[in-house]
Amino acid sequence: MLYINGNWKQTESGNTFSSFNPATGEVLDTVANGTAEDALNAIQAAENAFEAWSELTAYERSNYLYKAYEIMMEKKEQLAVMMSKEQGKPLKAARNEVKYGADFLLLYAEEAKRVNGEILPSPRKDQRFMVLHQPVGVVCAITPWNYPISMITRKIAPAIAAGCTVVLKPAEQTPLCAVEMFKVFEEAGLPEGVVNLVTTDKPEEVGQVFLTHKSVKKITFTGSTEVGKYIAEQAGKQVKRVSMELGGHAPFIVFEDADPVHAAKGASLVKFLNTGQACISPNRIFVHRSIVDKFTETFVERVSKMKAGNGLEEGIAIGPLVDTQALEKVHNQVSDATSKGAKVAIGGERIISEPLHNGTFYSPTVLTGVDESMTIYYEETFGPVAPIIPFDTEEEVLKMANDTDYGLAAYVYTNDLKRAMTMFEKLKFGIIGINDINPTAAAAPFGGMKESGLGREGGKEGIHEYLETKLGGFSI
Ligand code: TXE
Repeated sequence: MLYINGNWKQTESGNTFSSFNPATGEVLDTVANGTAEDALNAIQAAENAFEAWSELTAYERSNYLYKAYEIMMEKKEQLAVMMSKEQGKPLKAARNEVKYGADFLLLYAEEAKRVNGEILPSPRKDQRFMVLHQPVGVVCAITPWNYPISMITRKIAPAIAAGCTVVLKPAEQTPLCAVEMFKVFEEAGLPEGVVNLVTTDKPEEVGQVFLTHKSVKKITFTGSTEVGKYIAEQAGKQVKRVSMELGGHAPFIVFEDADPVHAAKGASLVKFLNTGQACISPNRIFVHRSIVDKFTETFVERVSKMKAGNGLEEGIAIGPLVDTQALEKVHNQVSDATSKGAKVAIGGERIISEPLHNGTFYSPTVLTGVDESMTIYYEETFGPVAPIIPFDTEEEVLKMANDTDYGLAAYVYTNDLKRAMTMFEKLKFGIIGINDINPTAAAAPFGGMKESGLGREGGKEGIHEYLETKLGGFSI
């Protein structure tokens, strides 16, 4: 169903598409297949709602966000179960994601009231400068399937807190999660048109309306770098604001002064989170040559205990990949690496045994002997594959780690404080975990350098992505 102007409705065309459970291959439900016309209607609804919404006090908008937070918490299990079914992640991880997603509603209920202006000194005695922040206007948000609930709140919460109105297009693989999330907004009593939902399996058609409509002032996108570049280029034609959270190719560096067992535990936990389908997933694990054997042994042992299966069952660590294209991408990367000399320490194949044969499962995989001749060295994997690469010196590993067009997350394990500081300062990534595998929270700015993105989500930075800065000069 589409949610436009406070109403659930079918598309103008009446067409639908199916959403699948990637663990079983079965159809979960059908949803409205939105068209350009539906996108136009949704943008019109958001435009009509903008003035009244932006003129509410920040305190009034904040109350709606608090309410949405409460309702999301009441529905947390329902949301987590839907996510596990539609996206495949283990229920425990889905519950964590719902909590992370809800945190954005709470944070921006508070940040809404902290959009402070400024009075600046002026060069003239008879003049005052005042800086005011105002909402940019109608925002179109495009979200991916890998974190199908939290990516919605990470965009919508700051946007509506700032006074913007929103049209969301979720990924075609996870429309039902978006529908569940919009039921939360509906129950929170948000005025009609403040948030609108267009589900579709025709992202280009709906995206084109977002990109060319004069009323749309900002596009916020999370997805592949390829589509992000296209969106930035098109948005540039009307100088629409954009923020982008794109792909990553995180290095995970383990120095010789770190405990290899502890580091292997950390690396295995973060690598296989969401079956490796995360933009902050370690894609290149650089380990000092003196400890690489011990590290690899521990890492492989931990991987051997990871159970793949339906996320709704107990004890599952590895869910399915999102679809067959994702499976193919992972398979191609592993085949390319092994054909050029990499060794499979564990895994390395699609899981086709019963009862997982109808799902898109790939076994958790560790590759050794990976080098820069292989695609996996430069291309984002987005799957459960961990390439281990030995190194000799700090200078060498810094160069290898930064040798990528991406710049989202990086991880370093070391017990040397000076080295930790050097790495923090010299790694060209937006998020650095030092002996830490989870350097994220709603209140912390999340985003990438280089081709990993533009702008930051979360924190006080997140709301400013939806605000214009206006200067007033007053002669007195
Ligand atoms: O991404 P797409 P896909 C990376 C990851 C993954 C690869 C491909 O490497 O393997 O991208 O994934 C919408 N106009 N990430 O194919 O196509 C699409 O409908 C408007 C990293 O899923 O970029 C979906 O809502 N919208 C990433 C969203 O873009 C368009 C998360 C993402 O899909 C569009 C996902 C168009 N022309 C993938 N084309 C992360 N940063 O975490 C597509 N979309």
